[in-house]
Amino acid sequence: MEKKLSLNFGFLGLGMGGTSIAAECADIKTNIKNNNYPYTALLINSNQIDLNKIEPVNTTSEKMLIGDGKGAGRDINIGEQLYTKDQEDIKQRVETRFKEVDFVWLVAGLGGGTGTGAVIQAIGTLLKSGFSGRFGMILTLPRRKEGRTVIENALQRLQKISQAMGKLGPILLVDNEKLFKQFSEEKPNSSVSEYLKFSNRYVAEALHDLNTVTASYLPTGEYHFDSSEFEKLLKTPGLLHFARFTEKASAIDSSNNLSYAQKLKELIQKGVLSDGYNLEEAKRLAVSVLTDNSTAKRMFTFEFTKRMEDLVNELSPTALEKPIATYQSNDLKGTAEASFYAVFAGLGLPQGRISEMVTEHNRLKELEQKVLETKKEDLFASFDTSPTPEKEEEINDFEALFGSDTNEKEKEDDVEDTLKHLNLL
Ligand SMILES: Nc1nc2c(ncn2[C@@H]2O[C@H](COP(=O)(O)OP(=O)(O)OP(=O)(O)O)[C@@H](O)[C@H]2O)c(=O)[nH]1
Ligand SMILES: [Mg+2]
Repeated sequence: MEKKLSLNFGFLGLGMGGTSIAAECADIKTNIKNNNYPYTALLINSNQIDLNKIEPVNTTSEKMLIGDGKGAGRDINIGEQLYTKDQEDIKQRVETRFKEVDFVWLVAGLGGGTGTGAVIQAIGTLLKSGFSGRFGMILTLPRRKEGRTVIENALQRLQKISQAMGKLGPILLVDNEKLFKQFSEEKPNSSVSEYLKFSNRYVAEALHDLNTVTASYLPTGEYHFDSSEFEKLLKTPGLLHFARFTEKASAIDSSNNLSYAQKLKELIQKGVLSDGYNLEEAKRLAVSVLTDNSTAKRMFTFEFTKRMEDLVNELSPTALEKPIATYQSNDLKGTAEASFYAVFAGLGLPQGRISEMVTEHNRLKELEQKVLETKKEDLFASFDTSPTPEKEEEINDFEALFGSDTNEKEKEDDVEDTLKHLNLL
């Protein structure tokens, strides 16, 4: 069957994680006539070797190196500077590459120097290139074991982004900790690079699924969740939470009412790419249920719709819009399964997950401090620090010897200036 798209997506990937995910998203292949690769990507990195490793199948995707090819070495200030230096060139390429695109996803792996450092400047580029109201972000959260710098970088930018979030598009979080745990339980003998490949494919397919399900199938109920409504979800600022799961149609048994609703609720909370959201904060949501023609006749009763409505009302009582749409397709004949797609828009950051990162960051920082102090004690415990009169030298330029940390502050203010300039604060 030929699937239809709701929207033409473009992907602006930054850094290694960002370019890997963006390239994978743009490599989605469809059987749409004359449009096998409906999406496209602009892939920006400061590390030549990493950029070479990305090999898009989709020939419309374009790679771009910023800086001298050595990378930003986990330094977000360098990442930001390298992007800023080339921003005019980047803007030109964005406008050319995404000319036919309805909606751009800005993609970055939070934690590194390049993607994380450049992400706010890249928001500026999209706003200046006419994508205001037509872009969202796909951001990965690091795994707990990636170390303090990575967690600190991620938290720094998340904090900035959260201040401006109400004025930006939707944010899709890809929680590497969650997906990695799931993957390592299912495939205990695989490597991190296998995980990354799997997760990137998973993100690409999940997003494409979301983009096609509403446009491709025959609606059965009086309510049809169409592309323009999908667009509305993508215009809602805040976090976008997404759940997708398939159930045997026989398990959706009206006599088993309570346990079924409970299970659906759990699956919705579990989500696909991240979890831990307070769904009560949702501004908009949509649930689409898809099954084969004969199951549809039996399953999509008045009672079924009512039960789904009760469920979403319980989860997100104050959402402004909450359509339940049912679809049938001959393609699914014989599977006797029902697939559920639930999207919640306008959420806050997953609080538990972010506090976990803050706690881990602080724990590591304290630990470092302790290690440092122990070292000092051991080495210099018996060191006689009283000056030797004849060798005493005057040292005036303390800063020249030990540096100063005022630079850090200045650089931080840069980001704030940019946000202010963009009217995001
Ligand atoms: N899901 C997923 N996450 C990734 C992938 N690659 C990196 N990440 C995550 O993204 C974070 C940032 O790493 P990179 O994208 O390599 O960093 P960068 O932006 O290239 O920055 P520098 O290398 O420091 O210049 C990592 O800490 C990982 O958590 C990927 O292919 N898939
Ligand atoms: Mg890199």
